[in-house]
Amino acid sequence: MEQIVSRIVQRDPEQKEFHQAVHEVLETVRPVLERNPEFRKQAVLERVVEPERVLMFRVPWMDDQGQVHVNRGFRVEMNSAIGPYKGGLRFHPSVSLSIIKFLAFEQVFKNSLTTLHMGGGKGGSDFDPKGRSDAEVMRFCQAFMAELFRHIGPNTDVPAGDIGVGGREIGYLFGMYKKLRNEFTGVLTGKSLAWGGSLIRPEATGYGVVYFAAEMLATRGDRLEGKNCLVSGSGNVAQFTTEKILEMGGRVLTLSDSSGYIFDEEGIDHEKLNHVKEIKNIRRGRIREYCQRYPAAVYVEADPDLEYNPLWTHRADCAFPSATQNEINARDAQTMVENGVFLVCEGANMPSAPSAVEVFVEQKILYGPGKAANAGGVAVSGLEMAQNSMRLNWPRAEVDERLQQIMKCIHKTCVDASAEYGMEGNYVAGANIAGFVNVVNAMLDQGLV
Ligand code: NDP
Ligand code: 2IT
Repeated sequence: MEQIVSRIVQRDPEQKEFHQAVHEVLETVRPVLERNPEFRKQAVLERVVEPERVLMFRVPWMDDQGQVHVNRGFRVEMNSAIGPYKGGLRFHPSVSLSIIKFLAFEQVFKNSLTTLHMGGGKGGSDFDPKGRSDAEVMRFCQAFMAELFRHIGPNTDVPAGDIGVGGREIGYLFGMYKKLRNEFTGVLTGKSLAWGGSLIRPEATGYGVVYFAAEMLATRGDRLEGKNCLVSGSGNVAQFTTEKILEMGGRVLTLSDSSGYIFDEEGIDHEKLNHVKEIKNIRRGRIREYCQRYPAAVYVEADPDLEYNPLWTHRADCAFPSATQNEINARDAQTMVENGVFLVCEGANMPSAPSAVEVFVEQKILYGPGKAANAGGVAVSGLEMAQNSMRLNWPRAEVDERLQQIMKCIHKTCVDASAEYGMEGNYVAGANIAGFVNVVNAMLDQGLV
């Protein structure tokens, strides 16, 4: 196992996030390999860490002033053992091959946990949509799809949203795909309801995270009602996580963006959340604007020189990191536990650094890792694909019911897999083992391809 990790480090020394994600999974599947000596001969680990295909391409586009820009586009098709590649697109200046490979790798096991037939992939670009007009975003999306379209399809690879890619971007991407292929198909998920989207898809990741948290609490005879919660981020996942926490009777004290965070001691209620949605989704503004309407709340500007994230220093019961990778370090994790946090449920992908995960696992708090806790988003994407294939739409209650069942099932799968390997209560081990076994068995069934 160490050999495999050192080999990927040697091959691609700059891909730090990818190494981090691989290391975490391989550490926890060690007992599976010990039980299945044939896995070694079949080189399953070597195969699982190598993408089936990596696409990198130039994306030239013109801004409103007539200036041409060149960004880099990516699609990593990681594993198709259990279904067509499936996973989001991220538009953010930090996007690199390392980030996309880590996300694609996580997606393989996440998708396997949903019980639906979806392989794993991820894509995106280092394009920064912030401050760009609708017309600029449209031209960028069209330029991106002008290359991506030849690699994807409803039975091949089905992208969706992630950071910086929401309903607006999916619309522009879909329009271009349809024009180039002359085909109206379910090639993307997260589409608008009027042209093939699914009810509950916008809400699904956040709602699913909270359903997962409720399942974890239930194992201790507890519930969300009355709990004080810290939420980071203020995008799609953070907004619907907050909405569902409120519906379940919890209180949300914080939200953030890359510029800083707000702390509202009185709690962010439904009306305040609607205001956040207006700031972020309609005005595309900053979270600091919250304090203009609600001056009792405090805004703290992000300070890149700080060695900790002050959002995580507030007293609370539960934490829902929903912004980005590595937003919680060991010091943050220690502070959280000391300040009463006994449940961490990850809306973001890999928000906790490995040293932070260690703190949560050692302290035996309820810790739901992203690939299990945030799988509701891609699960409902899978349901959107199913509805597209049937050319039917399910009602809201039906999709929500299916989402709840899937989150319950993922929770039980994690609990059972961790218990089977003598690691009761360790959701990291449970998620990695269950996701891994499923994918590897499918790979072995299909021979050396
Ligand atoms: P959005 O673009 O809607 O929101 C992202 C939020 O996180 C924004 O508030 C953004 O702030 C903040 N953020 C992004 N990058 C950074 C950064 N480097 N430092 C600090 N804050 C940052 O994305 P989503 O809500 O969709 O995604 C959030 C997380 O959830 C990601 O990790 C994503 O991979 C994960 N996820 C998303 C799913 C989905 O269905 N959308 C499914 C499963 C996981 P700002 O406004 O300043 O950019
Ligand atoms: O990280 C994720 O699971 C997503 N961004 C959603 C992927 C999808 O295909 O819906």
